[in-house]
Amino acid sequence: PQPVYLKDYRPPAYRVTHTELKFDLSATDTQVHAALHLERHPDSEPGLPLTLHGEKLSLKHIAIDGQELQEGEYQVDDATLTIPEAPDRLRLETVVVIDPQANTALEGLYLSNGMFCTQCEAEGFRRITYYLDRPDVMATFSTTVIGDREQLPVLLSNGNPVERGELPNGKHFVTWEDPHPKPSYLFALVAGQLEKVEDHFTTMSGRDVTLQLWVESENLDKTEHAMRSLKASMKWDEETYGREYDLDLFMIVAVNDFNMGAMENKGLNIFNSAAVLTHPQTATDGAFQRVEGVVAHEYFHNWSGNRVTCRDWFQLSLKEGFTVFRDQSFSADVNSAPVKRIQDVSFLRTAQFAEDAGPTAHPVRPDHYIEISNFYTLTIYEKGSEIVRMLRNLLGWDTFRKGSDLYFERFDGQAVTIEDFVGCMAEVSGLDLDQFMRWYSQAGTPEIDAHGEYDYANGEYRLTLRQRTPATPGQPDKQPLHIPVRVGLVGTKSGEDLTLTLEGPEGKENLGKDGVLHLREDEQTFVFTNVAEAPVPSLLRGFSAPVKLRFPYGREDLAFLLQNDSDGFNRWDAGQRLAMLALDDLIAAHRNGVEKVMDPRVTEAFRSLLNEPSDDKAVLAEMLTLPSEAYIAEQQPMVDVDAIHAARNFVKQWLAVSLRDEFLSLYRANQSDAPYAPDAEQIAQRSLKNVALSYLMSIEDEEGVELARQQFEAQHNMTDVRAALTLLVHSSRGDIADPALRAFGEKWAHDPLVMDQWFSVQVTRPQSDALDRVKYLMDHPAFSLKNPNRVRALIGAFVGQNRVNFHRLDGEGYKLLSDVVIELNRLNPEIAARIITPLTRWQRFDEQRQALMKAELERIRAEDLSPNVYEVVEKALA
Ligand code: BAL
Ligand code: ZN
Repeated sequence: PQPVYLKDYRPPAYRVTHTELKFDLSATDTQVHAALHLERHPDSEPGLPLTLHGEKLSLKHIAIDGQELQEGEYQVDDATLTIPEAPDRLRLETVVVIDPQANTALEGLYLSNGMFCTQCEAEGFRRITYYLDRPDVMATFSTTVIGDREQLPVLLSNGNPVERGELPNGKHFVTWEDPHPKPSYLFALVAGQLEKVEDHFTTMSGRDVTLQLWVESENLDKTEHAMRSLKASMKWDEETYGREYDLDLFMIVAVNDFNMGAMENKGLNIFNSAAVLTHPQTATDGAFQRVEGVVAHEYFHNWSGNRVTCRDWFQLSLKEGFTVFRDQSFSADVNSAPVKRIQDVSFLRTAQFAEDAGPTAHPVRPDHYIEISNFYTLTIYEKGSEIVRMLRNLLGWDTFRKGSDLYFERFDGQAVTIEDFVGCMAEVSGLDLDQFMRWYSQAGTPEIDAHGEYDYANGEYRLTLRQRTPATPGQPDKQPLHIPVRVGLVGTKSGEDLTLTLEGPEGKENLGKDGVLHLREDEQTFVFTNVAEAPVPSLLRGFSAPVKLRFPYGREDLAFLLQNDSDGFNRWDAGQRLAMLALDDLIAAHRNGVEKVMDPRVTEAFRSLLNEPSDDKAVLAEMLTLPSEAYIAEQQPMVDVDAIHAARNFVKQWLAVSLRDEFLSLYRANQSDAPYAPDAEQIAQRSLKNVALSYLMSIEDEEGVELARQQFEAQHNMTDVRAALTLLVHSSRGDIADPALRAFGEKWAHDPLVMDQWFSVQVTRPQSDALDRVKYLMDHPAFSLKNPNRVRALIGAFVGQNRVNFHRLDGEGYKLLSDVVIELNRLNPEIAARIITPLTRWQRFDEQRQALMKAELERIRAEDLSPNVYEVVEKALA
């Protein structure tokens, strides 16, 4: 397979002004009739032939303006249909036959539980019909869906239903019109035995919008939270961004087999059932919050993505980075904002930083790809969102909002570029954002080395910041970035933020108590004057840029910031840094085979957190949570999975022994019998209670075990049940865990989303029998490689969250993963190329593991590979 390059972008030869589709649905022989109204694109190079994309299609008929084309007038290969002598204006008709049942890749039109559904982003539409399947070709659509009246009573597509009726042979049809020109990736069709929950929303201009959530009948009781989230999102987007919904109908459909979380098809969002269905008895708090965030994300795409879309797929972050930023802001507004920031940053620093440091590192706007579906990455999404957040902070909200308004107004109905977006921000603010654009073109996580000096005699504090972005594949040399570094200086005597007076080229500048430094050079020194007392700097407040910042903090400094920093994010981060210093010592002790000694400052910091009442329980729960093994691994030059696991367990158990009574009191203080609600206050309480329980269970404290048993037995809500079950299954108390697991499995055998949790809980168990359990569960009748959620729940959870067992020194974990990748390469290449990720990070491990991992990658490379897996494996072995 050949790469596609950004520099080769050309406008299409033709544009489609209107698309008429007619589907006659059948499991193995769906007939798709397409009539495309085409005209030559005014900006295209003259003389280019008309070339349409098409894959896995069986062409039955082709005509231009009613004239059947003869052999020789067109050419078909396995990816295109070319008509060399097409007129400048034409109506092209094709009839193709496709096989939805055989479509295990879940791209294009496929069957899920007897239900027809589509996934067209990025390039799935070409598996439905011949088309100019690229985002800069936007057309209005008219779609007729024909299906069996009994089997497929519900027939949905984009826009508004305009006609419906009965047909011979027990069939019926519905015709849908979508008046908004859209690219083919936003096309959607759903047909099946679905039931709906309906609600209404009145827009800011007073229009009534019908909201429908379509699910299988057994899930009708799991829709309330998604519907509430949808209405809250619609209101939020009006109030925050001035964006109003533009059709009379908005539909969400839940499907069980889905590669992504959800898809923003115009007027007809299709959701992975895991990202839409919730019930207190079946979904955890985390799932409730995910549903809220994904519903918002897809809804927000209606403007940031659908009304204004991407010119080409290199611009993917234009819609994804901006939309993630919008959904993160929404979730922060409706939940605990500091916790949302902590969780988003933890995820970025753990997973996106790892991507940026690995063989598949790429810029937020890549300049080439082989398979675009490999680029729905943490870099495009999460780092892309951080860039938009930096813009928002550089401009301030009001100006950023003006830029956003200008962007939507100027480019409504168009397919545009990242320059167009940033250009609007530069225009409304007058800021020069040229250097800032490098954030989009340079891969890798920038590193800042900071050091500070306090000059007692002159009351000056000099802060020097040095930036460097490490080399990444294809990008050996990096230019300095424009990095906004938010800082405070916390007085060591007062514990208060000192006023910041910055010595600048144009004299002194007063930054208040919390200011932004603009780091633009490789190295810059910032001089603060009138600093009345020795400060501890609080750097990168709120995580003002997606960088790694190093500062030689002493442990006392970190303990001080943990107590005194006015920035909640940095208070949490000081605790994490303090724990990391202790963990580093313990990892070294484990490697050297010497006795592990706990830093008493960490214990004391935890004691203070537990003893001083906190008014923000949600943040406290985060503060009491140790850095994950994955995050610790990210901080090490070479990953020693066993030492990391041992060191983290040691800290956890030490704290549990030292603060046992405190954890017990914390648990009891946060127990509640109140009816379940997914609100911020209850979620915080449950997190605190379950964090406390996890400490008690780490030492298998008898009272703790009994509490876990009772919590499981009480079956109050899935958050508590799952937390208790996980702690029991991950302990040595098989006497309680095994019957609990059995009861859970029997109770929920009918519910796939709960069974996913049943699989995950078992395969993340740290004991050495975990791999055998994975193998055993892969033979379970409820396991299928064809269902992406199940693959993620079993294989994904094992390779991603059970580090000690996946990285076993006998290489069995690696072998298991490659066997799965080889199988999925055939069935579902998109999922295969994702699940392989842990193997691609082989450079980070010791020689023995490196050799084992590389051998598995070589074994995969010897297969007949899909472009998806080929691209990832080639990069990993380059
Ligand atoms: N556009 C793909 C799914 C999402 O990001 O919403
Ligand atoms: Zn998105």
